[in-house]
Order: sequence, then C-alpha cells, then structure tokens
Amino acid sequence: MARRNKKKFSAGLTAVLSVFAVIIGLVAGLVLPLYVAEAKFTENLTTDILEVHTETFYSKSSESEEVSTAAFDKTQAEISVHFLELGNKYTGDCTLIKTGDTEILIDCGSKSNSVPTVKAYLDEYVTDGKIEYVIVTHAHQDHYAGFATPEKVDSIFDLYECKTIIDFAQTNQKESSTMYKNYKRELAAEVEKGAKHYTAAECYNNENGAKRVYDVAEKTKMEILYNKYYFEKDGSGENNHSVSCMITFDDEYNFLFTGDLEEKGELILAERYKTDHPEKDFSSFKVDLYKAGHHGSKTSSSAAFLETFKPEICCVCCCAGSPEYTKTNENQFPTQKFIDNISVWTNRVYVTTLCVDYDNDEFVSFNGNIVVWIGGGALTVSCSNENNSEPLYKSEWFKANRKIPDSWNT
Ligand SMILES: [Ca+2]
Ligand SMILES: [Zn+2]
Repeated sequence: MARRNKKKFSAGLTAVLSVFAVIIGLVAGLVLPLYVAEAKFTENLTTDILEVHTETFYSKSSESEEVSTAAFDKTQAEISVHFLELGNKYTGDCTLIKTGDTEILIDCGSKSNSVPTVKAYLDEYVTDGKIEYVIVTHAHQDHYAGFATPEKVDSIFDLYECKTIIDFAQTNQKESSTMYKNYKRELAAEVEKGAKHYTAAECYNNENGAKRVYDVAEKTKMEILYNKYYFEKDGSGENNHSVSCMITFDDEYNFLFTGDLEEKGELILAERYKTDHPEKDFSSFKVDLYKAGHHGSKTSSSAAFLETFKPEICCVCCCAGSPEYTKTNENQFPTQKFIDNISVWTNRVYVTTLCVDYDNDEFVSFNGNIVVWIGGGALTVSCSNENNSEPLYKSEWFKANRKIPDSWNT
C-alpha cells in the first residue's frame, strides 16, 4: 500500500514537474532572450533611463551630462584604466591599463615606500605575474621611484615579470644620482631576466626591434607619440622628456597619457600627432580619457593642446591642495589654471587623493583609486571612495579652494 501510494505520488509529482519543466523551458527559450535583448537595448539608451537601475553610464552616443556612479565590475570590463592612490601624502603617478591578460603599467610613484600599496592593488589584476608593458615616463621620483628602489627593497621589476619596458630617452639626472643608479641597476636586472628594453625614441623611429605602434591585445593598440625631447635634452627640466602614448580600444575609444609633459612639449606633440594622422578629422577627433598632464599643473594641459584632443574625461593623479611644491593655494594641484583650461572641454574631472594636513602626514581619498572602463558598450567611471564618486566641481574642497569656471557655471 505504502509503496503503491508512493508510486502514485511519484507519478503525480513527475507530471507536475514535467509541466514546470515545459514552463521553465518556455521562459528560458522565449522570454529570457527578449529580456537580454531588452537589457542590451537599454544600455544604448540615454542615462536618464539607466538611472532607474541606479547605475549611470556615459556612452559614446549620449549627449547627456550625467556622470557615472556604477561600481567597477571587472568581470564585465573589456578594458580598464586604473589611476592608483599611492599610500602617502606625496603626489605621484601610477596607472594600470588592463585588457584580458595584458597589462600596461605607466609609472610607479610617488616614493619607494609606495610599492607595497601599488603591489596590493596590482595583485588583484596581474593574475599571471606578468606585466606585458611597462612605461617609465621620466626620471623623477614621483614617477619612477617604484622601479628605482634600493637594492634590498623590492622594485616593481623584482615583483613582476615585465616583458617590454619603454622608457625616457633623455634625462638630466647625473650618473651619480642614487635614485638614477638604482633605476639603471633594477632595469638591467630585469633585462638580464629577459625583458625587452627600448627608449621612446627607438619606438617612435621603429628602430632596433622597437615599435611605434604595438598591438597589445586583440582590440587594443598603443602608440608612442612624438616628442622632440626624446631626441634632445630639455635643459629646463625633466618633465618634457616624458614618454607619451595613446591607447586605442576597438578603433573607437582613445586614452591619452603624457606624463609630466609641459606646454612646449604638448604643442609639439599635438602638431606632430596631426601630421602623423592625416586620416583623422581633427575638427571632431576627441579623446575619451586624458590623464591630466603633470598632475594638473598650471604649466601643462595648455589650451591649444586640449583643443587638439578635446578630452571628455580627465583624471588627475595628485594629493589635492598639498603644499608639497608651493604654498600658493591656486597653484597647488589641481591648479586653478588647469581647471580653467580643462573646463572648456569637460566637467568630468576626477582626482585621486586629498591632502588634509601635510605637516602631520594626513591625507584621505578624494575619488580614491579611479577606474575608467568599457563594458557592455558603455564607458563608466568608478571610484573606490564610496562617499565621493562625483567629479571635482561637486566637492567641498573645490567650492572652498577654486573659482568655478564660467563654462561649469551653467
Ligand atoms: Ca599579464
Ligand atoms: Zn610628476
């Protein structure tokens, strides 16, 4: 009896389950594709609609002034550009670009004691232990300290297998400078282990195995841009020796990095970029992302340079409002001049770190680690500081320390 009942129950259950299976099949077969199509369609709509989903995207086709607030989703990112905080009160650059298993690391400042902070971040992304491309823009501590550590301190070259290293072709550093000697030693050791090393001058000239344009990944190109100061020293300082590059994703998105290049270098770069690219229409050509030259200094991001590249998003690597270089408030990074110049093109300006009390070593995240990434056909800015993912002009620091430019005042 019990057995029969059970069998009867089982037969009934099987029938019910079969009906469910048919329904689930129908849902999976018919409704889900519609849902997915709808989701894909929605991604292409304006940001107003996407706000319903609590995420806002900036997409190429959108004219909206909305800024993104979505969290970084590395499983969705086809390419991501990361501007890192450096674990101390000092301004410096360190940018990671990742697409697939390929990473490009541009610079590693601000001090040798930033290396553990940078390593903790990189380890999340450099999952194969190999950094395919390293660019060292120029021989200033806030850009190359992480490569130029004392012998007993691990450098980036000690920590990762760096495959291709592209660095500055000129420097005013003396051979006797401790940090420069450290750099040469660490670089030579990495080359000894198999790294390829080229200067930006060799890259631009396609010499000695170096390339001007690298196909770094399936959809990603990296072009080393012209700089007169790869070929002759700039006696006025190190900044104009900076290696500059344009990274292009999917023939559509352009990311521009110019190290600490200053106005005279910028103008030469912009003019040569136009003659090197006769196929581009510079009345409409834009870069989607520009790392503010020289940390938002008043001597970089010059008006004519920006007019060539028309940045849509700008990230500033600095400890904002720090007296590290000057006591004059308006000339502290990001400077008033920089803000006035960039404001002509965009109000989407983000800043990594904020100085609180320089003398007492106090600093906090401004936007924190900033990630600009492409996934699902949209370009999104994500900030590690959950309390501030807004652009600079909305911040209390900005309101207290900078004059709002006319073009941001609408
Ligand atoms: Ca890798
Ligand atoms: Zn710098």
